[in-house]
Amino acid sequence: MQSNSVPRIKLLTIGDTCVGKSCLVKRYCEEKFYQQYKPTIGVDYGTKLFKLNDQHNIKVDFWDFSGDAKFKDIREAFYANTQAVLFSFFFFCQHKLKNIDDKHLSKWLKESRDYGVRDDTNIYTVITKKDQIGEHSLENIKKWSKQNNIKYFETSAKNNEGVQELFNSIFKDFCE
Ligand SMILES: Nc1nc2c(ncn2[C@@H]2O[C@H](COP(=O)(O)OP(=O)(O)OP(=O)(O)O)[C@@H](O)[C@H]2O)c(=O)[nH]1
Ligand SMILES: [Mg+2]
Repeated sequence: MQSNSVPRIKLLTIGDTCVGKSCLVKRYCEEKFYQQYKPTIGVDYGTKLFKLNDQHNIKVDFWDFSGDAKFKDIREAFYANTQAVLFSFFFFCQHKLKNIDDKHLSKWLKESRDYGVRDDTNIYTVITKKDQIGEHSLENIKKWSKQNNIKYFETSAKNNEGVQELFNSIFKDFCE
């Protein structure tokens, strides 16, 4: 059988609870925005085939993690054999008026690397809820991403902003 000729990518969404990880995935896969917060219980899984262009398809396995500390043990089981990690980040959710420091940003990367994400896996910093950010500066997150050689994107699942660009970039990186 040649069905395995369709490239397949395992993609994780990680980041604090309520930052908008599930909404980002749903916006891309279902073209919908969900206003009501329904926390992910442990890990959500879904797979979908996308057309890259007239000739090529890609199969994406979405592993959407809860950001809740109580599900760490469950998350740990699913980090291995990953090709792309979306490190989602929203400035206000839990960190209102606090400085986001390197320690916080590195926490998720450390967890992912400790439990099987290889150093050469593509990682993307994804600012979510761009529609709510206004004039606030995201320079520290941009700087941190640059220092860690991580691509940086700003998105709004609500307004469908930056989402297509993010996934196009992930698939392009994967196929290169
Ligand atoms: N304004 C706005 N709200 C958003 C956006 N994306 C998500 N939200 C809201 O943020 C809340 C949390 O979104 P989720 O995607 O469920 O958050 P999560 O990161 O998956 O959270 P956990 O599963 O608990 O880790 C929901 O009420 C969403 O409607 C966005 O782009 N703009
Ligand atoms: Mg979720």
